[in-house]
Amino acid sequence: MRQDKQLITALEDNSNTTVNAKTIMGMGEQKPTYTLSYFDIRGRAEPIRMLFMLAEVKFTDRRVSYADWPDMKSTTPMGYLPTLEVSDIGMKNPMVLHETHSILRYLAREFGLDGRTTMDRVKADMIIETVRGIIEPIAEIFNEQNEQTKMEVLANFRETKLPQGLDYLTQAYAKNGS
Ligand SMILES: N[C@@H](CCC(=O)N[C@@H](CS)C(=O)NCC(=O)O)C(=O)O
Repeated sequence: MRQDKQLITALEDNSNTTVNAKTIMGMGEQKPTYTLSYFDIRGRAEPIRMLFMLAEVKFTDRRVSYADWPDMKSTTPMGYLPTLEVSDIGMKNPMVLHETHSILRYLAREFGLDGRTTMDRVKADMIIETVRGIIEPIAEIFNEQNEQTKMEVLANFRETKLPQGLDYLTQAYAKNGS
């Protein structure tokens, strides 16, 4: 818990306080605003979009066209998407986050959806990393220029990595119920 939140709670609990505590702190009811930028596909951004939906938090779902991407690329921190712009109170400029899984973990923590215990958190983390193990080879196959190598990587993915990952996720779902 941040100290300023404790102070606000303490101030609000004080029946002698005549001025709203949040007004004193200059914070009003303002919440952070979020802009998620990604291409107009599900891809890496879809779990982030789902997290916003689950938490019922509004965000701007900015869909970048492939035509606009070459000009935009150099303006992003790492030259790829997704990025998440967070404008929080007291920030001069928005903070631009990158890395799908860092964004997911950050939002899960912000929205209180990252589990109550460290064991819950490591279970969620294992699922994230298993999904990563499925997504990364898909990107590799997609980007491979050599047709023969592409077919070999695809075959290995279909026969080993994909069924292994999906089995794990199915069992985890059955065990946890969500
Ligand atoms: N490590 C990054 C990888 C992001 C990434 O590879 N994004 C791809 C789309 S899925 C991209 O922006 N490609 C366009 C480019 O590299 O120019 C993450 O996990 O977010």
